[in-house]
Amino acid sequence: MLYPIFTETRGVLNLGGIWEFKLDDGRGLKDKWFEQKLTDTIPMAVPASFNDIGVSGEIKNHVGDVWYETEITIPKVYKNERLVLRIGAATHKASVYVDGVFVAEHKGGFLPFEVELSSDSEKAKRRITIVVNNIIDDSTLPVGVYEEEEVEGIGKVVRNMPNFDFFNYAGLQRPIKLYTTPRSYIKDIELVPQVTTDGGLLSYRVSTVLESVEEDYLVVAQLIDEEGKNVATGEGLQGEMSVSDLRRWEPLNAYLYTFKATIMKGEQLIDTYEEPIGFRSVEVRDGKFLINDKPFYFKGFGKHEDSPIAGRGFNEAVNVMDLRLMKWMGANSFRTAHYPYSEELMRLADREGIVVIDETPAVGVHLNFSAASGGFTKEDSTWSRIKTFDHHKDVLNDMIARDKNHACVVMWSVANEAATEEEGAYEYFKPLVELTRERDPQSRPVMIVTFIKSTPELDKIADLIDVLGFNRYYGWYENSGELDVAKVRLAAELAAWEKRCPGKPMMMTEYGADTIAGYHEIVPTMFTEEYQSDYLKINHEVFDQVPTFIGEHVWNFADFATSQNVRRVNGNKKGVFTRERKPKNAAHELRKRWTAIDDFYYKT
Ligand code: BDP
Repeated sequence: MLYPIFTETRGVLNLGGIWEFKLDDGRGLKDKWFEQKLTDTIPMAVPASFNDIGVSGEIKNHVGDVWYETEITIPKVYKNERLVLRIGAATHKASVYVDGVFVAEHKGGFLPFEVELSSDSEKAKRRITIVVNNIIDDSTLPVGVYEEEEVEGIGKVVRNMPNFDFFNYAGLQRPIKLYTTPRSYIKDIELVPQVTTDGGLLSYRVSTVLESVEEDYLVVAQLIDEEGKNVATGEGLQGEMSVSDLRRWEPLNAYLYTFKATIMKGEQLIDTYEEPIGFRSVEVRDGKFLINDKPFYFKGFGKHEDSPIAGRGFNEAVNVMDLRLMKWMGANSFRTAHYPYSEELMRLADREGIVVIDETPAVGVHLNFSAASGGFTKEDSTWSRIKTFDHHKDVLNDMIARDKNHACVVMWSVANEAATEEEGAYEYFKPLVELTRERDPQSRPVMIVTFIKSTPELDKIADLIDVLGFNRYYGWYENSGELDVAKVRLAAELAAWEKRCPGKPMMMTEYGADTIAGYHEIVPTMFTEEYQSDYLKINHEVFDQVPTFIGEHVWNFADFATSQNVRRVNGNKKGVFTRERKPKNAAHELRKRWTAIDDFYYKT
């Protein structure tokens, strides 16, 4: 799926701004609100999460449908062009109406979808209505629990608890755009760059939609370097281009070529599109994670798309600052915990040379464990009850379709903390891992991130994946306050994994301690800045002893909002930065460690 850009043949209009907004108590669709202009609305920023900026409990905690509406005017210059409405993300489900007519629906809150609008109508103005639903249950990703209760004196109380540890922000959270293409157009581009001993090789595949098949169309492919010089050319829908004097895409030292595809009809330019492409190889071999054939060490974070005011809403300034802060610390990578992040951020990571583990929204896929409450029950197997499988396939397909060409993406994470210790996990995940491998033209490694109950004895999925990803909190949830014991327990678990999966690389995808900025004690005590630093230190002492340990992602980059529960005081405080991006002491400590660890050859 191509990201909308301006080219000689394409235009993009950003539909961001103030939209009309309204909560729905359940009558909206029945009463066909889409037929008329919405009434009794309030202004709402798009993109943004609606929850915090509505400034009312009713809006913040609303469960169900919300309505967004805007009117657009299509400029005359776009008459006869193909017009596409592109919604960057509508969390979690959306139905789209244009002038009261239903045109599209989409499930899944973290991936884009498109709908073609008719452009030949005489009507320049169009009313766009989007109904967004934020309910999460055992068929959605992420997973939630939906409950209704009759309470005396109140009536029906609706509860929708996340089965995960972040606030269920919702709405039109990413950019909405209207873009144009000619009627015959480039539909998709698939790029497989290879790094060879004396240069590079790019395999490409361009898919097109042509107005008439009889006409003579020719697809021309060009590879252009950062100076704008054409370094290779090809013809036809697919082919290979070789590049001499190759500049590689390296972590923290990115070099991006531009792959330009053009459809020509004789001398006439029909459509053209430009896709950035970095040449780098990725491979798991001999217990190592190789980028450009060199053993890479992941230093960085599990993150969230989360900031004050906009919530999970797209925030370009925050994105720029976060990646700059990571570079300041000597970090080289992050995981898109726990959903695919915006396309704009992925393009920025390509450019900044930040390595990304790209994760699906499969979080909370465990019906006996709640990351929000810490509760663990043992009822029937998760896998006989959960209804996420088909949607899980869809989000994997769509995430790979969107992100397949990104140089920054070096690994796919199929899920976070699913019930991988329960019977049935292997059967659930085997087809999903196979699908990931089949769909990714660049054959990137695959991981499934596991939690503490997925021990070396019980885990069912380790054999399916290339890298073991552990979320482990020894010294926090386990052995709270006992860092000396925590260190022994962690070392013992890693040793048991080395035995169970000899030679398989492992990394810590989460480890962290809640820390209130400004809390200090002489004797490191939980929640103080001293404890967070010491907690990280004992973890690092263990990591450094394991030869096949390929990386450390601290949980979390910054403090973030969660739902209310007894474990969270105004959100999750495991950030190395506060939610406002001020450093805690640990940021300085990590900076010392990471700037002293090279990106390559740390463990050899
Ligand atoms: C893990 C989850 C993460 C939580 C974290 C925590 O993967 O989403 O925020 O623990 O408890 O269970 O801080």
